[in-house]
Amino acid sequence: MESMRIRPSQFFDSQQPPANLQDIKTRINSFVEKHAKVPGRRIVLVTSGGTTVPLEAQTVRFIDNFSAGTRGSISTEYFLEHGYAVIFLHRQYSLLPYSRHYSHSKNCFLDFMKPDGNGGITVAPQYTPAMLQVLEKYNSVKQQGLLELVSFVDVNEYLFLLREISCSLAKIQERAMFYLAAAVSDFYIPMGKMVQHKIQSGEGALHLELDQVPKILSPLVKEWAPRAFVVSFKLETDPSILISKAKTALARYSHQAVIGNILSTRKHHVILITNQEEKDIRLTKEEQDLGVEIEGSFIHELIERQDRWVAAAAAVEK
Ligand code: 9Z3
Repeated sequence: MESMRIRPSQFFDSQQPPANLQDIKTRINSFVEKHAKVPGRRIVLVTSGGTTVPLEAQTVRFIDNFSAGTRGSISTEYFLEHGYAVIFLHRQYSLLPYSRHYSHSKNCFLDFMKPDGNGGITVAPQYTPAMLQVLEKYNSVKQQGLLELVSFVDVNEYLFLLREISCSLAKIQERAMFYLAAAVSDFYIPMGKMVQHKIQSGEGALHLELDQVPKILSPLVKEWAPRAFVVSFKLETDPSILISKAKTALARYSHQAVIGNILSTRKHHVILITNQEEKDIRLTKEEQDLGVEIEGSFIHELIERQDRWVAAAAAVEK
């Protein structure tokens, strides 16, 4: 039986906006206005990390969606290298551009340090060249104000922030790109049905009923930012359904591109799907061993397609 899915407008009418929404709106509007004045400057919204679904209003327990924020944080660095300004809407404490090279379980930053012999600390010489490169890029981005960080934890916050940022980005029309790599919950507990306090364990098995999250790409593409270039991600674990699911999404929302990936191979294989093509993008074994990042390959493909999108819009306007 097909279940009833709430419409996006009903969702926003019945849920509580995040307390800091107004502050974020002000910050994003001024970021967009500043970069809109730079001729040809593009702005991309990169979403990254997984959204949670709280089970209690005063949250002790929650359901999470898988994503470390690797895709989003790496991609942000590539967009910045291509001259984009980036709004990085990410799960709190997930990987961040630049610091990702030295954070989380991969590397402990302390391993890169050594005492300098004079009561101070220095970077161990074997790590200095690579760290200097990252530091220079990071400082240059910071100094030019090209990166705006906004964080979320749960799916409710994510959706309100996405709507706010979309409406702000709509002002720059085709110069805006949406790159929706965050792993967004498909199910949630509406505020009206959520218990206030911690669920007690003395009452036996826990039975949960989760409602469906509204399909947010629909208003994003049709109402909030109809002239922007929109890329969504499709994550599956069963390779036999990936392409058909990605194509269905493209047909349903009429946006510009879907990047399909399989959980276990996502770091070295993606499929780029547009209305005109279905392109397999893979890293060779040697590239994987050398630490090549697949985002470097498909982001420039997306940028080329946005170039054509911008040119086509300009031609219509003439
Ligand atoms: C993705 O498919 C991302 O590539 C990953 C990245 C979440 C796999 P990591 O951060 O992982 O590198 O660890 N994101 C989209 C996932 C998603 O929720 N897509 C929805 C769906 O598949 C559609 S918008 O239904």
